[in-house]
Amino acid sequence: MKHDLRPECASDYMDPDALRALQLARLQETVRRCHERVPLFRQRMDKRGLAPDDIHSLDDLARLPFTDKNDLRDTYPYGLFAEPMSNIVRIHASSGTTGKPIVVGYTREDLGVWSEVMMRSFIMAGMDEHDVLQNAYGYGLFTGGLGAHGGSERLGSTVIPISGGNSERQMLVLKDFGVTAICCTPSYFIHLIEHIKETGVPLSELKLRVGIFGAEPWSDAMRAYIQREAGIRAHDIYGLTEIIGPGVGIECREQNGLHIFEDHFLMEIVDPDTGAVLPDGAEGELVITTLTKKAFPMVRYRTHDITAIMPGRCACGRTLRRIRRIRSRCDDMMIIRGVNVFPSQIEAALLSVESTLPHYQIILTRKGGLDQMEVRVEVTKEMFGDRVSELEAMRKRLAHAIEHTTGLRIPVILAEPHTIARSEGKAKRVIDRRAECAEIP
Ligand code: DLL
Repeated sequence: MKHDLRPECASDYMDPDALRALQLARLQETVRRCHERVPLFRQRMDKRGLAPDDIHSLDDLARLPFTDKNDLRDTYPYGLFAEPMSNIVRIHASSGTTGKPIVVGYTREDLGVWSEVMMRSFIMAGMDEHDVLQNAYGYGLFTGGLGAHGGSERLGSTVIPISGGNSERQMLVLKDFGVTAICCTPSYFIHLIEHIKETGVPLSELKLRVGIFGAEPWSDAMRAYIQREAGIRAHDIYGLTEIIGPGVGIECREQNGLHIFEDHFLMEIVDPDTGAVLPDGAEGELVITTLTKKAFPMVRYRTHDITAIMPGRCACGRTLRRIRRIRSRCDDMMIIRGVNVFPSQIEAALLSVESTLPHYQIILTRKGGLDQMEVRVEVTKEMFGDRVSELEAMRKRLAHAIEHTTGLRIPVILAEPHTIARSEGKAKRVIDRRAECAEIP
């Protein structure tokens, strides 16, 4: 069956007016449920003098209060649940940057929604029931492993629940089990590519043809590297624990923006400072309202992820609107000598120079009250064996590439292969040592 004709994916092609009508009905129902069952939400609605019946159109969404990560912390662990525990069949959590984790719950019906959006994600990436999926996202409290697992089973592809880590075993499975599709973080996949190359198995001998990578930002340059080195198509998948996990949106075969499953998730782009809703095409913070979640509905959740809604229809024919790939979060911006810099800009600059590996770290320190940045980047084995003058020329090329992208002169340090820590999950690109640099007066 042609992927785009599958009945399970009919909502991908819904008439836009019918989709808006469905969204409004589901929004009204969600607001009603939250008002009835979530005290924090009710208090905030009351404070604004708003009742569930005041939501007459999708434009009324802007009248509703935002929800933020702090609200989840303040009501830890179950304060925002809209169902009694007897109806909760699964808990997931994400380790926040500070202190307590973010805890979310799912009813059986919610798990059905999740496996549906993950199944549709896999189909959008060109998979079907003949595929064998190596699921190298971590299983456990992290949503990646079990989220992809449910989607694959619903699709009917064969899932190998290998979880993250143990690169030797990953390679064995990749080689011997007829794996055609893989999912993991992009940083873990480049680690695997490196491992495979070192063991001398030609990547062309593998059956692997598609990768579904997400859970962290990765640049177009990183995609080009992955596709070239592994000879596969690499799709970007997006999601977050608070909303459902992976499966909020994914790139189709056009690889030109991520389609959001708008029948389940209502998106807005707002100004991160003022909260004002921005028009399509404008860059800002993504805010998501869930439309079908029962246990953990979210109204206007501030994701902190920076993107824009792409105007126009995708060439693939789907009517689901797209967002641009997420390059950064509002909270990962660094200010160096008054210039805003995102880690993704550094990555793109480094990867534009040949003979470097996509393993790098950004080290932040503080001197004289000002933030300082230094970049460590690994070079290939061949390059490292070269003469000192050539290494110096390479260092200058990298520094120049960064200056070209950011306008800043940043010290670059070349590192030997394998000296920068590899991750099994999300990569830690920024090492923040600013607190250790507190100056003694
Ligand atoms: O990372 C869920 C997920 C699992 C997504 C597997 C995709 C694949 P959290 O751990 O809660 O959930 O982290 C969510 O990760 O707000 C973004 O900042 C970032 N993120 C997730 N996907 C992408 C992506 C999972 N494709 C946070 N590109 C989000 C850029 C991403 N950033």
